[in-house]
Amino acid sequence: MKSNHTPSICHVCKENCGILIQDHGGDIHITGNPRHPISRGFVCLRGKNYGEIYASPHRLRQPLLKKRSSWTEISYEDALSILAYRLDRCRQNHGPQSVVFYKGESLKHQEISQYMSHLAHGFGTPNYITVGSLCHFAMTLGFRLTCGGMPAPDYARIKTAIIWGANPAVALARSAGALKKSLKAGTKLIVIDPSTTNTAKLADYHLSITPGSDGFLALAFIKFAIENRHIASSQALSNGWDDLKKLVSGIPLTDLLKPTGIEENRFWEAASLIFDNLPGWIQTGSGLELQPNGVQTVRAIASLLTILDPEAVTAPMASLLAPLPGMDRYPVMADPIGKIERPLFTANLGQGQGMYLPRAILDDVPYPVRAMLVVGGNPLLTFPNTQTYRRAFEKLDFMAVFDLFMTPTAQMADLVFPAASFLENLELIDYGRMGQPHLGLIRPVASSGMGWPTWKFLFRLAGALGLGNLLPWEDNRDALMHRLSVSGITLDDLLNSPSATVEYQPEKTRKGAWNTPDGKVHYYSRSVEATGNPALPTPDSFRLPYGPDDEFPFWLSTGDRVPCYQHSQFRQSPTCKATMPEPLLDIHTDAASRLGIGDGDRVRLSTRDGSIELCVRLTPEVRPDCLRMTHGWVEANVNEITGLQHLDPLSGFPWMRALPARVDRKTDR
Ligand SMILES: Nc1nc2c(c(=O)[nH]1)N[C@H]1C(S)=C(S)[C@@H](COP(=O)(O)OP(=O)(O)OC[C@H]3O[C@@H](n4cnc5c(=O)[nH]c(N)nc54)[C@H](O)[C@@H]3O)O[C@H]1N2
Ligand SMILES: Nc1nc2c(c(=O)[nH]1)N[C@H]1C(S)=C(S)[C@@H](COP(=O)(O)OP(=O)(O)OC[C@H]3O[C@@H](n4cnc5c(=O)[nH]c(N)nc54)[C@H](O)[C@@H]3O)O[C@H]1N2
Ligand code: SF4
Ligand SMILES: [Mo]
Repeated sequence: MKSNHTPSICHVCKENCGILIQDHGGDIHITGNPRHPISRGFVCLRGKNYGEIYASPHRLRQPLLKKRSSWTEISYEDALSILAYRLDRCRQNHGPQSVVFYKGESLKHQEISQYMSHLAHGFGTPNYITVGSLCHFAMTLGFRLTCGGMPAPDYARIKTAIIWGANPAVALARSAGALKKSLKAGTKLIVIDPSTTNTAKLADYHLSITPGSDGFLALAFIKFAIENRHIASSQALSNGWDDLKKLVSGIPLTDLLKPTGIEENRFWEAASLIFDNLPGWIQTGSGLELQPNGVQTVRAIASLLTILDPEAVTAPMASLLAPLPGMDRYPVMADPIGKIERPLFTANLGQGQGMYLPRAILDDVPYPVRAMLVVGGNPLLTFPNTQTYRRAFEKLDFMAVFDLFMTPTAQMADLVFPAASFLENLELIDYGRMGQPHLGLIRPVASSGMGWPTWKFLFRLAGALGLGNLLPWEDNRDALMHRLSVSGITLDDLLNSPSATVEYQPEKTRKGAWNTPDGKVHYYSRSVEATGNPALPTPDSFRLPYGPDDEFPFWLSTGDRVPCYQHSQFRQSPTCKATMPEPLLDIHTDAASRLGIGDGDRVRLSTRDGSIELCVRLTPEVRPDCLRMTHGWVEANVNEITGLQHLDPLSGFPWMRALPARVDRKTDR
């Protein structure tokens, strides 16, 4: 049987490209949808091969209950009752805050995720925790505290793009297309990254910075702007411009450049290129926020942004959706975990900080956590210091995982509940978050009969917990019709659209006013000061807990993205797996030859937190003093060697980039 090309939206990453789907009797073909207003036909390797995930023989087919360390198949209804009973029992025995609702990256950017925080808060736990504990939110926080938010690129206006600690050519492949188009039209590109990434290869100027020193470089650019171009930020529109000015004028340029390893003449060339081509825009990435000084580094960069483009728009588009019922009637809740240590994080995100989970589970600090529901995430591989999380998950009274596969996290659970793939889901996608006023619809286009869609799982769980009034719908269609009622867009508009999207009228944004509470830029942040941290992004606030030494002489970057995988996902796709069948440690040819290491040799990679073994790949792309590997591997899980000790003082984000490490040759292959 052959079906038509049905338009839908790819759910694998936050690009949410428009796709066309053909179902040849269960054999799914996915192509890009040329009519999609943003992706215009683009589809990447993972999106194209998602049919292999959908049809994978390894998918979970039936709920599984662990009994004396072996699995028993049970019915969906029994699984739901057991789940609700165990969460409720934990609430009765230890209080609602002892139950954690955790949501991973695979469901992070979607409107449907609101259902889960709603359910958690309606249940009475403040511990709705997401992958936002180590993804994106440290950047958001740095920009929000400084200038109200991160601007989307306005290519019609900007003349320079600075890509800093990010690699969109791989990690945001669709957006990189828009960037490339604007480069052709004359936009200048500066890339600040230790590695010669695919994005760096597109740059007019690549600054191969020493890892962990980005804040110093940002201050150097600010100093250049003030002293050589006489650029000023309006005192009336800012808090602390004079303080920032005083800070940078008190430090010689050579002192700011020294930690960066960037020679003065190269700095001058790059700075001239930028300041000759204003306005400029800056995109930051994981390379910054996964440093143990991430937020202050981002604050320095956000301060620079306000100078490069005083007209940048940092306000997000307003939500088009009706609120969920009962949002104003949550029970009184305890403080989420992490609030005492990282109050700006928990208050701004409205979530607990997952890096403090092991302490709550293992040491009952600030109170015991005893049960956890994990939805769409694989924290055992993707959180730092796996051994600590393994001990913590083992100690839980109850853990349930809702996923497509028996992941390493699911293996630790008491109950595993199969999830449907996104080809079987129904949900809204709002592109407003990327500055594009379009609403899109993911619709069920296939039926494997395996697992429940997210909405069904959450709606039924709400019912089983006696909280059906929070998500009072039989079907997500009814919920969407209710939520869309305030938008002027109907579900039929979306279902009938050949691009699976509808354009909406965005709220007018005010130009030239920053989206902070008082409309001003906060170079000097009283909120930061109130936490006992420096109010300005000072050199002291960028210092790493420790740098490379004789024992750990390299800088290691962990988790650099590769096109074939989405974190720990896509190892079940034969096509994706074939492009990178095993974990590899990237090392520069010169460094390898100095250590007597050849291409493909097996090595031991160590940090102060432990060692793993894997093979090396020689490449000129990393600096001779750097190492690089991607995460998400069972075979060599790099998070066995990342730590939990040195968390960013403002966000609590873990240290996963700019990490001192060593490499030793093992035996020949
Ligand atoms: N294919 C694919 N795409 C993805 C994902 C995926 O798993 N696979 N994941 C998605 C998600 S959730 C995220 S958060 C994004 C992340 O998106 P990005 O942040 O754009 O991706 P990374 O590969 O982490 O790139 C970070 C860059 O930081 C650099 N870096 C490392 N240390 C430092 C440093 O000290 N200073 C500077 N300046 N740079 C440094 C690295 O060399 C790397 O090039 O990717 C998204 N896109
Ligand atoms: N060392 C190191 N560690 C890192 C990073 C790093 O750079 N370095 N990056 C961090 C970042 S930025 C991120 S975002 C995290 C990502 O960490 P995670 O959120 O753990 O991401 P994934 O490994 O992609 O796990 C997603 C899970 O969701 C499942 N899934 C997919 N689709 C669906 C669905 O529709 N429904 C349900 N119920 N499940 C689904 C997948 O099978 C998979 O098991 O990793 C972080 N960890
Ligand atoms: S970039 Fe790839 S994975 Fe991400 S939404 Fe587009 S097709 Fe899907
Ligand atoms: Mo992420």
